[in-house]
Amino acid sequence: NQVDDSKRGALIVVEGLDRAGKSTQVERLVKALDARLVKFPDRTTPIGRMLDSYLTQKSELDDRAVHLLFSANRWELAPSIRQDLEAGKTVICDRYAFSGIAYSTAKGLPFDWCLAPDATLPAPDLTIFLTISPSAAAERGGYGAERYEDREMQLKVKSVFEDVEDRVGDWMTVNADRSVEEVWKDVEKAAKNAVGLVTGPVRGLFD
Ligand code: NYM
Ligand code: MG
Repeated sequence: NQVDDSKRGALIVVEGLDRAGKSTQVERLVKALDARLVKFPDRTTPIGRMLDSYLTQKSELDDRAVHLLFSANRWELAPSIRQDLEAGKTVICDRYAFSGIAYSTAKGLPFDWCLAPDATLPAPDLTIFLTISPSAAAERGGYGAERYEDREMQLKVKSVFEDVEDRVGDWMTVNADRSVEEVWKDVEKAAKNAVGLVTGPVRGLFD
């Protein structure tokens, strides 16, 4: 097997509703592809600490300010993501700009306003969206204590993700009501296919 050293890495984004089993699938992908994991929000940076405080209900922030902080949190990681892709490393993002659009639009902000600050971020070669029904989420022990983790909000978020799908290429929706193994079969196949198909320079999101 010849390895092509000049080939860039793939950017694979995993998006999902809360309780969809995103962390489990992401963990498997990182191992299977020997990839770098970037989790958004990255709660370890100064901006990320503000977001963590907001999500865990320790602080209040204007909806627009929060949205821009989530985007800024992606932009502060974007140069190192691009660098790794260009160096041939595959990068897996656990959430990305699509979560930003879905959650903020679900709160009532205009879709296009939400999209704007993330335009021109590195574009994913594949986005895997793990969707789950509220009843399956409930069977998994229900939602946690963070902001947004309730049935009504999740239904709104799900519907915006479905609108995002119409605006973005290289998107795959996976039914995550099924078992971990069944979901993994689809996720692994699509991700390995995407890694094999990578060509050309890193594009910009919504370019
Ligand atoms: N979230 C995440 C947003 O509202 N906007 C964003 O841009 C991103 C990346 O943060 N409930 C929300 C969705 C999640 C929460 O993510 C934290 P996780 O993966 O549940 O820890
Ligand atoms: Mg969550």
